[in-house]
Amino acid sequence: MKPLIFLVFALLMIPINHDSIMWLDDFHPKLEIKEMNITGVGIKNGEIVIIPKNKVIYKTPNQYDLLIICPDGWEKILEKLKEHKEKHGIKTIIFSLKDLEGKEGRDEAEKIKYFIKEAIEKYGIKYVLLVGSIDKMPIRFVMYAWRSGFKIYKAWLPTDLYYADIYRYENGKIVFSSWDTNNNLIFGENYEEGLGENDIIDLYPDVYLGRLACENKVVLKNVVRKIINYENSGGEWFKRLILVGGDTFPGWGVVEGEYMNELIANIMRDFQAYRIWYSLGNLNAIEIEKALEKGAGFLYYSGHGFPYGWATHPINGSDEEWVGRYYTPYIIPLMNGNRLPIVFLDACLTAKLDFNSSDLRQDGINIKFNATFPCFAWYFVRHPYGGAIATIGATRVAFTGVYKDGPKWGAGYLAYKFFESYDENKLLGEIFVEAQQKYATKNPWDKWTLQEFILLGDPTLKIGGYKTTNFYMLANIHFKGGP
Ligand SMILES: [Ca+2]
Ligand SMILES: [Ca+2]
Repeated sequence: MKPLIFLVFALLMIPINHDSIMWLDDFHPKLEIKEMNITGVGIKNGEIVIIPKNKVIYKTPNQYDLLIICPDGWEKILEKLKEHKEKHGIKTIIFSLKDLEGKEGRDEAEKIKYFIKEAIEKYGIKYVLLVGSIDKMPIRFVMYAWRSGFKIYKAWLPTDLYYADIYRYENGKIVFSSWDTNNNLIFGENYEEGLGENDIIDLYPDVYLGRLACENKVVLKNVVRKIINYENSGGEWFKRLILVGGDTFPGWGVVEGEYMNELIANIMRDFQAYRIWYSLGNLNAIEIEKALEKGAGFLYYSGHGFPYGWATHPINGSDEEWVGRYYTPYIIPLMNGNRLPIVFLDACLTAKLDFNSSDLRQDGINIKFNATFPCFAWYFVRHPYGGAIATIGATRVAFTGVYKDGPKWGAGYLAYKFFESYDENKLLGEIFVEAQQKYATKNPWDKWTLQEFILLGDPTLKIGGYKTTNFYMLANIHFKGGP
């Protein structure tokens, strides 16, 4: 064999060295990065299509746009939101959980999912707003099982993607995506090879969905008022972008937080970026507070997260050293009024809707009583005097694959796709779904990231408000038809 041919042959023999996944925590399932080809069913430009062919399956009727489902007795408060939405052409229909009694479905969550399917087919709804904390409006828990040594570990992950993924593709047919294809009442089963039979999941959302995780009617009143005021106001503050980050994994060659922040600043060129970074020496809670107080259209945080806040590491520092700590109690004094950002939390656990005493005990806080608490991502939205208008965060630990040539998977990649999908003419839920679709097409092996990241906010939110747009439209009409 000639040396050159031998060299080529030898190179071909080298096994492909797959990158390993960098988790942001110790307890996590085993995930294998593998090439997959999937055909799914999802929503694009408001129509249900076969993905990736984008073939329209059927034209839905166009009676309503937004479906709101809430606990019994909360409808009256939501009537105000409906009235406001309809002023802007979003035809809204409200149902309470009582209306779902006797409907198809083996448990309450499945009833809700079938009800959404019925509303798509009967009314042509495209947006779904679920109202209520998870004890009032159930969430779906999916299961991951893997082996480590002789032990089998199981993790339960709460996800609202279950309610958005209504259809899937099977042998040329569009079928209901039950997330329990082996019919054993355990949903979204995902086993490491050899441990069990997986449920088939489509992953592509078929509606634009968000949740307002309100614990009671008072909280709902506040949040509805925030949405209406936000959409009615707008202002110069909107064109600001707050970026917060440090070195998520010290010693890995890339300063993940600051690097990801800069990528987003480059995508969002119309926005004035305000960087709060370890390398700039301003990564502290007071600086974050001041930036939020001033107002911004978006805040993007990239680093570590907890059910009660975020914190990251100094550049080339140690994993034990924490900087830029920002916790739930710091949101309480915020008085940023209508100057409300959409917050993307590229981190673990900030949207852990089942945050409770045992999480605090695990972190060394010896709480004697059992209680549940609002998680960090939701607290931003529920805060009555400011905070955020919507947040996207993870219900469980997250991982991230950020390299010198950009993000490839995990939380960082989803965040990147979210900001890449931003367009002032799209509503918030549409941008989130576009990011989810891009993610599912690129990394179909990774259900974890897609399931754990949820939208806490109104999917029909007009980003930046209606007033700005109307003002420009009026100016335009005036210019064209003026004397
Ligand atoms: Ca199952
Ligand atoms: Ca689907």
